[in-house]
Amino acid sequence: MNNNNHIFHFHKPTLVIGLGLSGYSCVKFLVNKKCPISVLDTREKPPFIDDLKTNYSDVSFICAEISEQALTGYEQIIVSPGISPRHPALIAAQKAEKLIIGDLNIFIQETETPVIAVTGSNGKSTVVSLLAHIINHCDKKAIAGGNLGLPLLDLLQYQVDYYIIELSSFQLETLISTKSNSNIKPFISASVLNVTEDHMDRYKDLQDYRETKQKIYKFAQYQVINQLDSHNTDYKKTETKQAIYFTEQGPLAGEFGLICRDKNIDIVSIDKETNKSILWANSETLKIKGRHNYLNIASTLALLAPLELDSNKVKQSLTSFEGLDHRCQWVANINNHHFYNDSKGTNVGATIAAINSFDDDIVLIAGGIGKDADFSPLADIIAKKVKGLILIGHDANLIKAAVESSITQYKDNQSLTIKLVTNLQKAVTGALEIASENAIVLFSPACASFDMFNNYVERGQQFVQEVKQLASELSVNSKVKETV
Ligand code: UMA
Ligand code: ADP
Repeated sequence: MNNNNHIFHFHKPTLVIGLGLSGYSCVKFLVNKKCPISVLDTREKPPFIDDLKTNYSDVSFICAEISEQALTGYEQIIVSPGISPRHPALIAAQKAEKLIIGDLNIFIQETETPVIAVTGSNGKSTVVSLLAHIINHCDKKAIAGGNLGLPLLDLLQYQVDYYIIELSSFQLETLISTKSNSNIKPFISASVLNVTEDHMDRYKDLQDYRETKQKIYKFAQYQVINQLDSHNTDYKKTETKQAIYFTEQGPLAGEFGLICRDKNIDIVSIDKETNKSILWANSETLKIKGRHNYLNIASTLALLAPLELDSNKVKQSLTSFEGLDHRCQWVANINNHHFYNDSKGTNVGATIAAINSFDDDIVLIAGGIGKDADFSPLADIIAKKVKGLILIGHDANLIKAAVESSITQYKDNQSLTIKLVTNLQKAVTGALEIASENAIVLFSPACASFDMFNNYVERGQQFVQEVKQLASELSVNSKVKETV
C-alpha cells in the first residue's frame, strides 16, 4: 500500500465520536491497528456501550457534550454519520489543524479491493443490492455495505473481488480530499442516482445537500450520471473525468436508458462503437416493478459497464432479483384491495415515485417526521392521483395543510377523503373503509419513523402485522404474502 496516500495515521491520538454501528466498527478496526483511541458519545447508554466494556475494556468511554474542551489532546477525530461535522467545536478543531473525518476516509485509504460507490436521495439500497446480486451471479464475489447496514470498515475483513458501498450524504459530508490523497481512485465507478429534498433539517438548502452528495465523484474513475438530473449535468461541465450516462428516456450512443412501449418498458443501452441497441431486460420479466425501479436497473448497468461482465449472465441475474423488503412490497389482497408496504419511503421524492408506480386508485397512508421537507410537490400529486389519505405521526397536520392548499389552488380532487389517526392499526382499518373497489392501499410515509418507531424496519413490520391481523379478523376473501 502506498503510504503517500495516507491522511489518517495510526500512531496519533484519536477520538471516535459516536458509539453506534459506525463508531463501534471504527473501535474494532483501530484497536486492531494499535491506534491510541478514546470514544465520546453524548448519550449515556449508546448502542454498543456493553460491547465496548466487554471486549475493549482498555478503551476509555467519555459521555459528554461535544465541546472544544472534550476534543483537547486528540489530533484526529472520527465523526459518526449521525453527528454533523458543522458543530462549532468541530469547526474550531479543524481550524486548529486537527483531522476531522468519518470512517469513509479511512476505508478509501485502506482498501486495496476495487469499489463501486452509490449515493442519491432514493434507490441507493436497491441499486447496491442489485449490483452485488449481479456480480455474484457472474462468478465474481461482491459484498454490499455502508449506509445499507454493514459499516464500511467491517467490509475490509471480507476477501472479495468488489466492495459495493452505499453512501449517505452524512457519510460524504466528512469526506475530505487533500493534496495527499486526491490522486487515489478507489472507486471504479460512482453515482449520484438522483437528488430530491431530504434531511433539510441538516443542510442549508438543496444546493448544499447536492454538493455534499457530489463529493462521491472525487475518488472515482468513472462518474455515472443521471442524464436528466440537470444539477448533475451542471457538475458534468466542470469535470473532465470519464462519464457514463443513464436516462429515464431512450438512450443515446454509450448510454443506458428506458424505452416505453405502452405499459411495457425495455431497459436498453446503445453500443458506442456499433450504435446497436442492446436489450438488457423487459418490465414483464422482472420481479421488481415501477418506473423508478427500471431506472435503478439502468443506473446499475451503467455502474457495471467498466467491469465488462458476461452480458448473458447479467441479463439472467436481472430477472431473479426480488428487491428488498419495505420497498413498494406487496403484502396482501383483502377483498380485492392490494396492500403495499413502502415503509422505506422516508422522503417526498420516494413517495412520489411509489405513487407513480400504480395506475389504479390509491389510498395513501403517510406521515411521521418530515425533516423540514417542503411537502407541496407531494401534495400536488396527492391532489391529482390519490383517492383517500390517512395521516399519522408528528407532521400529519403539515401534510394535511399542504394537500388542502393544493386542492384549493388547482381545484383538483375536491372529494379526496383525509383522515388523521393515532396509530397504524387505525390507519389500516381506516384505509379499508375508504378504499374504492380494487384500490391500492399504499403505506409510503414520506417521512422518517423516529416519532413512533425505532426505525423504518420496525414501522414496516408493524404495518404488515396490522394488515395480516385485519385479514384474519375479517375472514373475507384475502391472500397474504407468506414471508413478510
Ligand atoms: N447520536 C447522538 N450522540 C452521539 C452520536 C450519535 O445523539 O454522540 C445520535 C445521532 O444523532 C443519530 C443516532 O445517534 O440520531 C445514530 O447516529 P450514529 O452516527 O451513531 O449512527 P450509526 O449507528 O453509526 O449508523 C450509521 C447510519 N446512521 C445515520 O447516518 C444516522 C446508518 O444509516 C448506517 O447503516 C450505519 O451508520 C452503518 O454505516 C441509517 C440511516 O438512518 C440506516 N441513515 C440515513 C438515511 O439513510 O437517510 C442517512
Ligand atoms: P435508499 O437506500 O436511497 O433509501 P431504497 O432503494 O431503499 O433507497 O428505496 C427507498 C424508497 O425510495 C423506495 O421504497 C421507493 O419508494 C423509492 N425509490 C426507490 N428508487 C427510487 C428512484 N430511483 N427514484 C425515486 N424514488 C425511488
